[in-house]
Amino acid sequence: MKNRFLKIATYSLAILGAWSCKPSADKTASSSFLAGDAAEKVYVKPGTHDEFYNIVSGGFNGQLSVVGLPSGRTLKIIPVFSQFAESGWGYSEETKPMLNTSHGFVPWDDSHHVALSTTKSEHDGRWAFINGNNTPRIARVSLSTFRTEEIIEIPNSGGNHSSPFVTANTEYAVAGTRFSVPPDNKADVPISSFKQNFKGYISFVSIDKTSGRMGIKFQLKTPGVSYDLARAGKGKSAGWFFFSTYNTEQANSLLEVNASQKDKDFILAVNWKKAEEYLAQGKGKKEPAKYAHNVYSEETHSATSTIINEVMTLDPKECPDLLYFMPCPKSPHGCDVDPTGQYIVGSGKLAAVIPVFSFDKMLKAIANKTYDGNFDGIPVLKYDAVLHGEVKKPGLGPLHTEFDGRGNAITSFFVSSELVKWNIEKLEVVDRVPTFYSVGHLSIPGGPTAKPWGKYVVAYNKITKDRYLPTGPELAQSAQLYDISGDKMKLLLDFPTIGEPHYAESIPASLIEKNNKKIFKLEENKHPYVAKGEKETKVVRKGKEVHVYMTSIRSHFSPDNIEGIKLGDVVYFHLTNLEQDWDVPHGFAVRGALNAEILVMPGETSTLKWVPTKVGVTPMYCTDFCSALHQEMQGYIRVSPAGSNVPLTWGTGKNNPSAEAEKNVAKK
Ligand code: RUQ
Ligand code: CUA
Repeated sequence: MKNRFLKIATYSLAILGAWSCKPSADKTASSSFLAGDAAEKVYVKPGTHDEFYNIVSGGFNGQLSVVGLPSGRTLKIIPVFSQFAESGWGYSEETKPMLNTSHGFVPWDDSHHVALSTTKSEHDGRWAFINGNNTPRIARVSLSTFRTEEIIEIPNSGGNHSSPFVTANTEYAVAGTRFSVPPDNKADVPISSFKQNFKGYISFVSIDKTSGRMGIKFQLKTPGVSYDLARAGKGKSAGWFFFSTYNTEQANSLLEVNASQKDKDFILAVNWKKAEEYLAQGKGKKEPAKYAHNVYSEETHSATSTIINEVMTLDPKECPDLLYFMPCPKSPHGCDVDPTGQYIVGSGKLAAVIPVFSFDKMLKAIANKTYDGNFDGIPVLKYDAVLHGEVKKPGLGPLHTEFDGRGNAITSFFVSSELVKWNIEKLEVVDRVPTFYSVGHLSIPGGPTAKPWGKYVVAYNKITKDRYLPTGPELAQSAQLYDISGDKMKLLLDFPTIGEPHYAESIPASLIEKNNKKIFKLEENKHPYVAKGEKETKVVRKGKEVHVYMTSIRSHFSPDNIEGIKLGDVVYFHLTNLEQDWDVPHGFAVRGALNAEILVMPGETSTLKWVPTKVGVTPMYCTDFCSALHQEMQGYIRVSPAGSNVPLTWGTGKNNPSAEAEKNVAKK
């Protein structure tokens, strides 16, 4: 990303003449605010809580982080597409199916865009959605457990970038492909046949109102261009979706030059309500496809993965009045809709202006067929007919725009490293502040919704350079918090981030806190290997498989002595945490296990698979400092040679149920 934009920077400079790439002077908090004033604004007194949850994408770490605002304190890392040894995500038997795909187990992805669920385009605090770019997927994360509950793979896609933006009532999350690709079931074609064979698939993933359950409702088979970003309409435009495109040149090589030829690309307007009508009329066609749908159940504390073999497709050629292109200068990145739903802002990375489109004018141009020809059969609306106006000389390298709810937009400028505030109606720049350095996304609490909470904007910067103590060749990406409550934006705070944040959303803590899950109720635990008390603990052999029904409670495991394991066995430790108290997880680790630890929440059951590799006595222990006697929370497993006749026994000293052991040795 850095390189790509630096090249664009050079290129744009040549076109646009003398702009300065970096802010000329380091105007830190002290010059815009007295340092003490700024400190006071971000000071969250010990023992008190932040005002906002900031849910931040981790980019190439495949995770989300949860940060408090205004303090900038990291509260949690939520593993999504990447294995996370700290909690055992993707290592425990229960969570491995979450990372299954049509390619098999994929333990990583590149996560860019967070979308918080909305009702009537306002935050409702239920879920966060996040995209996997590389192996196209959308994940749904519960904002009550802060865990990933569902992941759906997107077929016929490559680079799931314009994703997962949601419609006003979270009816759908969309997934536009960044790389056009030939359909998965007819994919063995020459790369040079791009124009004939490659398509830009856009998927509409439906979301169940109550359970949040996702499913691909339909895919639109559109011309082979690159879909970059998207936003749903709101209010009067709520039935529409808007996508930015680049590479309308349809190049398949050296895109930095070949996809920068035309002076306008497009914003695609999709009438998704109309698409639903076509589906109801039976215009959809089921096409072969293969994708995984993974669901985690908090009842069984386990995930299942299902492979689905077809997908509903709509061909715009057979569905008129569904899609329209609006010309947009030049290689637009962000495509953002203002709180009223009237204005659509395109941020052309290589453009000298910010074009703002009017939804009313778009409808009028469609009604009057004010076309400028068509692109692969899709009408292109006349630029002047749909334009509300242009913001002149805004800055260099515009990427993304958010809204403050007071009639202003704030746009991030990668190349000129600044945030620029402008008035939406008047299209006039009203303020600008430098960022340190090269800002990508920006985020205002509620900024993409119909009801921005305003107050702050966070800049997510790609290059940190001299902002922190040096840490070798790589520096953490940085975030900067600005106060936007007055006329002038004021820098308050710098803080390092986890991974490489792209987009983030912030939501008032009050909307999340009240739904917070503190424990899982033991009596509701439906895990097939649960032990709901120490009396239910046992060790069961099934051939070479050994299942340990195990419990943890401050400060011991039951059983904590196991004998009769043999080389060649596969041992499953099913650990139920009997605690029913908030914030008392127990961890579990086994020496030499080719696996991570597992971290088991109160009332939950989680399974560590262990294939012993050596004869001997192997220690195991709790990894989370859970009590004053945490160091005592340990035990031993004896592993004997294959074919040994050491009987299977287990226990915790005086109530050692070894005598019962023989009964449990399954007959072979
Ligand atoms: S993108 S800045 Cu996905 Cu703009 Cu990252
Ligand atoms: Cu349980 Cu430490």
